[in-house]
Amino acid sequence: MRYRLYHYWRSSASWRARWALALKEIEVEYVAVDLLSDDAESPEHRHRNPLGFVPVLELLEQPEDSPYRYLTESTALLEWMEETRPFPSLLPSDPLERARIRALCQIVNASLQPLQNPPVTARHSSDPEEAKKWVQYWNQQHLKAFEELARPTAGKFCFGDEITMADLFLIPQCYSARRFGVPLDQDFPMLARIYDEAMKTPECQRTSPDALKPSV
Ligand SMILES: N[C@@H](CCC(=O)N[C@@H](CS)C(=O)NCC(=O)O)C(=O)O
Repeated sequence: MRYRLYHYWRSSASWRARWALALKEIEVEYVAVDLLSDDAESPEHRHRNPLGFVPVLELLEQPEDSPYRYLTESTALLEWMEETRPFPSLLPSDPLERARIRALCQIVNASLQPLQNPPVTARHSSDPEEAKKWVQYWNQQHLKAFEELARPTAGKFCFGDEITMADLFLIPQCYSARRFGVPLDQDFPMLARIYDEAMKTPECQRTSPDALKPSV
């Protein structure tokens, strides 16, 4: 199977997908969708994802008109990878532990990230300072809850000493939070420590925004 990932270097949801593909050793061609231009609005990209969001994974061997040609939503992508390539596993085998990890993922995916998505912040305010305060506020609320929920089972990473799906959601979110001025080290030392540990792993590092930043 051949794959193409439509992504944006700084998008947290894209980083989740890039990191999972790297961990599962799935070869993929990256195609940049520049969220600062009209790329996401183009008919070509809207055909891939009617919301215009990234990431989108294209399964190049599916027929062009197949409903399975383009996979959207990073959670669905990660779950699909986990089901089709179980090793290395991103979820433990115990259903209760899986439920805890999935809850952490959804704090980021369903509750927090949508509130800082640029189309949402733009609707909230056209004043960049006000938009920044909004993003900081929601990050503070959700990262606090994330840290509390993760604390009892955290080890080197969010859940024990192995990378799990929870880390794939947390680390990109921490990168965004810092970018918006959330003092991670001061306010969320446990999350900051997990971030530093994750960044020592090659798959996290080479799929990170800093590794893919376009040179100007
Ligand atoms: N829940 C979606 C979120 C995707 C999403 O919001 N992507 C952002 C970038 S992180 C995006 O494409 N935003 C459109 C924009 O900024 O115009 C997923 O997990 O794939």
